[in-house]
Amino acid sequence: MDLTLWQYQFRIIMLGDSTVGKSSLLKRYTEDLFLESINQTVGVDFYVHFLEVEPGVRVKLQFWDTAGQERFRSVTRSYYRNSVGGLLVFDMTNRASFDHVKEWHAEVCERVRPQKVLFVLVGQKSDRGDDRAVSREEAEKLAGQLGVPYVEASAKTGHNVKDAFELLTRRIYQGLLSGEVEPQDGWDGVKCAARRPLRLQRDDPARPSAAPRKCCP
Ligand SMILES: Nc1nc2c(ncn2[C@@H]2O[C@H](COP(=O)(O)OP(=O)(O)OP(=O)(O)O)[C@@H](O)[C@H]2O)c(=O)[nH]1
Ligand SMILES: [Mg+2]
Repeated sequence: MDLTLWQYQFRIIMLGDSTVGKSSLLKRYTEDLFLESINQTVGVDFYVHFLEVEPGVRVKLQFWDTAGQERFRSVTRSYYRNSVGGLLVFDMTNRASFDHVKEWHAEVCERVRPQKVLFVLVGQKSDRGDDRAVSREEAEKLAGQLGVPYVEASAKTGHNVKDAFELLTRRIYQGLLSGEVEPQDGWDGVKCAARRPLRLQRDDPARPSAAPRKCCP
């Protein structure tokens, strides 16, 4: 089987203050590695991973790993519009990074309107839970206000890292099936590749789920 074959491509953006561990989460997810010394991101880095969201449906995940430092903001902002999903990341030992989550969220929503980005909120560095500056209750409350799921994870131990990325991917996929996410011309957040296999799947009477609209006609 050709491992580069995919039916959908989702573009996902990593958001959050510098040093919260955005690049470390991606390194853990895509390479199962953790580095104590990792370079700060300059501008935007790019990662790819493949995930089977249901039997026979392979998604290519394209990640835009943005720099949290303010001086790169004008570059990173230009990636918001073509993203369908976002991981909003804070460091649970760093209060300011949590306080800034609302600003990251608002900035992205404002810039992509009328398009929508689906988010998951990630409280990072759960291996340092003894040094918490943000309680789980507070984080869950914020997630509730933003209408997004909340996951606590650690790029260092790998705790919940896969779960966070897969939760977001499945959310996007469900959005696509339900029509909440609609692929549009001139928007690269979601792409559909294999027209024939998808049509065959859609025509398969054993396949109950609704077919995505506007995609792979
Ligand atoms: N203890 C612990 N340290 C972590 C974890 N994730 C990242 N780090 C450390 O935190 C520091 C910053 O990690 P990065 O992944 O570079 O953070 P970033 O959010 O990508 O930062 P920018 O690229 O500047 O936006 C590094 O020293 C990492 O080793 C974690 O889960 N636990
Ligand atoms: Mg980084």
